[in-house]
Amino acid sequence: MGLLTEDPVPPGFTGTRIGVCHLCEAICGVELSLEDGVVTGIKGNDADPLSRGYICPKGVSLADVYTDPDRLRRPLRRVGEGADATWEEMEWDEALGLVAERLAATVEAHGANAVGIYAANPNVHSLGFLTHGVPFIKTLRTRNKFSATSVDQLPHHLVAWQLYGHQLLLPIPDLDRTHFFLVLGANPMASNGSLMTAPDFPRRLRDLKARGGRMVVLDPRRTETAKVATEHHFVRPGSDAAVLLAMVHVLIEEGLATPPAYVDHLDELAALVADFTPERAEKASGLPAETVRGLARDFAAADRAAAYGRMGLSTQGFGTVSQWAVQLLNVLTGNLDREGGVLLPEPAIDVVERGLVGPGHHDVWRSRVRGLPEFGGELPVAALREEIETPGDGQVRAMVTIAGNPVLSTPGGADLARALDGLDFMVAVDIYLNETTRHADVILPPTTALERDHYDLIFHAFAVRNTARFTPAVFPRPGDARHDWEVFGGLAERVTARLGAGLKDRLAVKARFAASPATMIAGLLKLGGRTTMRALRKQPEGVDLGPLRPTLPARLQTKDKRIDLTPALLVADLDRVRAALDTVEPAGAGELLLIGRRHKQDCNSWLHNTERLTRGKPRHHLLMHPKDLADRGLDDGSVVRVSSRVGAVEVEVSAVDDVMPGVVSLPHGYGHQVGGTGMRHAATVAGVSINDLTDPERLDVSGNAALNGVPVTVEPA
Ligand SMILES: Nc1nc2c(c(=O)[nH]1)N[C@H]1C(S)=C(S)[C@@H](COP(=O)(O)OP(=O)(O)OC[C@H]3O[C@@H](n4cnc5c(=O)[nH]c(N)nc54)[C@H](O)[C@@H]3O)O[C@H]1N2
Ligand SMILES: Nc1nc2c(c(=O)[nH]1)N[C@H]1C(S)=C(S)[C@@H](COP(=O)(O)OP(=O)(O)OC[C@H]3O[C@@H](n4cnc5c(=O)[nH]c(N)nc54)[C@H](O)[C@@H]3O)O[C@H]1N2
Ligand code: SF4
Ligand SMILES: [Mo]
Repeated sequence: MGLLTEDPVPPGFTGTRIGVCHLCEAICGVELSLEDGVVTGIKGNDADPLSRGYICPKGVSLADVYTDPDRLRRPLRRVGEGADATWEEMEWDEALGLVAERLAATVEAHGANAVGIYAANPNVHSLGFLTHGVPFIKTLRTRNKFSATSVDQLPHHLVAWQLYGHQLLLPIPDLDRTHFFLVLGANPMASNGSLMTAPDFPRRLRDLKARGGRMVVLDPRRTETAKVATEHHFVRPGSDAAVLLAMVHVLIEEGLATPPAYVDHLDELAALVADFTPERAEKASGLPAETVRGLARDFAAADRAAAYGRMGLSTQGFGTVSQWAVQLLNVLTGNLDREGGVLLPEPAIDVVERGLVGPGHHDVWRSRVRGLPEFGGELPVAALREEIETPGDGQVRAMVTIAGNPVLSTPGGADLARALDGLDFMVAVDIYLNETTRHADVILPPTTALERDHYDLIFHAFAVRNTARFTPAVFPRPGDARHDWEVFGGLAERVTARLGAGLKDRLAVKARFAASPATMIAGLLKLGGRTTMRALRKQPEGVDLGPLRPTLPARLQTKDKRIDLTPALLVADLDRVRAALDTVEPAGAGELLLIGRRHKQDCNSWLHNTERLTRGKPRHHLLMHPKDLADRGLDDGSVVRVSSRVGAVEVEVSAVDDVMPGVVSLPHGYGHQVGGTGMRHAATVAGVSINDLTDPERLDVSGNAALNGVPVTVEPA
């Protein structure tokens, strides 16, 4: 049987189907082979104009989640507390009714802010969340909104808003045409790229090198990416701001700055970076001053260069200043909006152009306990625990988590787990019983990736090439299952009705949630005018809309269509950088700086229940330089005790000279605790949670958690 492009496969289907993997930002097109209704093979789709046949080990395991017997398929209600808790299945209508009742009762008794939300990573990969989950959250009208953004890319948004006028105007490296790719704190060989949708990064890098290009990586670990780069330099965790500002200093001092005509305040910038010398950068980072100078000169001399920084740059003490400085390097060298530099993609549905996402706002309100400013309507998730545990007006008493595992993914996770137990009510929209959802009263499990339609509203806008693709669901939705968008619609209708909304408002809510995501995408494509749903249905492998093109200053969202190089909000943080430069962490003798890491086969905390991705050499070890082990009389392979201000874990240590002396590394997303009815295989995967060590008090100025560069001590267990 040939390729079907429309309907979900019928029972017992044998043949091939085009699908998409949206486990990560690379959004690879895949081809699934089915025999008798069962997926027997998954490979990359050669015809896909973006991913061009690429697929990683996780893509191959895409169907494992679909078939996983531990995956939840019906709503669950918790009966009993803690270790004695058991779980009972519920009917959907009963479950939605119960959740709406408890949320509405909380709002009635304590006000809208008593409901807290944590919406996390897989949501940006779910069309139904974006079309229906976001408006559902809006109907709750709470200011206690949290997400994984503040343990991830928050500084990117803050800087984009300040420089370009909109939080989503993120210039993307033109990877396929650049000659000099400067990478700080990113490991695309493992992560497959982030805020740079670049499937098949390995081949794109080979091509870059083949055309004589250079990739320079700055990272405290000699990562998989560093190993295939033309050059790698160690930098001390948290010191990048000093290096980047020194590069800006060199550009200006040596007359190498050639910014476009639409920028302001170059003179002010020159004054601000005057004292950020390469010598000072060397002291903070360990990178020799001459190397800093050389990098700045070479970056300016390259006719197509792109500077790029990701997790290691955002989730540290100076994430915002570092991301600002990355933009400054690109702008000052004329590489913003230049082919081979960094450009704004032109997605077929442009959520900025359409006004579907606001430009951003900052400090319109603050978190109740610590007074941390919101950004774009969200508070830093590092403040969630205290908002639950601190009594008073506005205390969070009920939580809604949506596709998130904050117990493993946010700083001080162990303490957060305890706080969740103190809630009046918690609901988790999630497909697994795990470290977080076990604290819920009700779990609502929607359908999974292969059962739902997909159009990528987010990652086409961050991709190294303009393409569009609509992928219909491969498998039909079982009769007793619900899509996430149906869950959000069902909850929104019930909550508004229960809170006594009038008929008119209730009808408005009903109308708002009635259309399916696919219908909404069809309408948005028509408005965009770049392609149509009809064209995408005809070409399920995706439509090529061409390479990135210069579009500035027209697309700037600033009032005057100009770029202010020195926004006050960013400038205000420079003194903190100056102070830190002269007192490089760690302060205490014998302390080491803890950083995170990702592996090809992991997907944050939630793909450990598949045997396919967890076999082989254990990946959870603490990595430590042999010299640091020797200094402490520790043996390679032994169990060590790692302690930080907030907690301690015991874990095996591996001696590797791939980490800088003075630095240790643990992956995140490990430390599974739920066996029994939970993720049975994951519970056998060894390892500890790095976020039992990370500190909710260590924040960037944006409120982003400084997950990297955490001072720890390591001793025999
Ligand atoms: N296989 C896999 N792929 C993934 C994920 C996954 O869990 N597994 N997660 C996805 C998600 S949610 C995201 S956000 C992306 C992240 O994508 P990336 O940012 O590319 O991935 P990381 O591995 O977090 O890379 C961060 C790097 O920063 C380095 N680093 C740490 N501290 C510092 C510092 O102070 N300075 C500098 N210069 N470097 C530092 C670390 O050593 C690490 O190499 O990956 C996505 N892709
Ligand atoms: N120390 C340290 N901490 C980190 C990081 C780090 O590098 N170091 N990385 C940070 C980053 S970049 C991120 S993005 C966060 C991720 O943080 P989170 O998003 O909180 O964590 P995940 O592990 O992605 O958990 C995803 C949850 O969604 C559920 N899920 C999976 N698919 C679906 C679905 O289709 N629908 C629904 N409803 N649920 C689903 C899973 O069962 C799981 O409970 O972690 C952050 N935490
Ligand atoms: S790189 Fe792997 S996980 Fe990411 S989208 Fe492609 S196949 Fe899926
Ligand atoms: Mo992330």
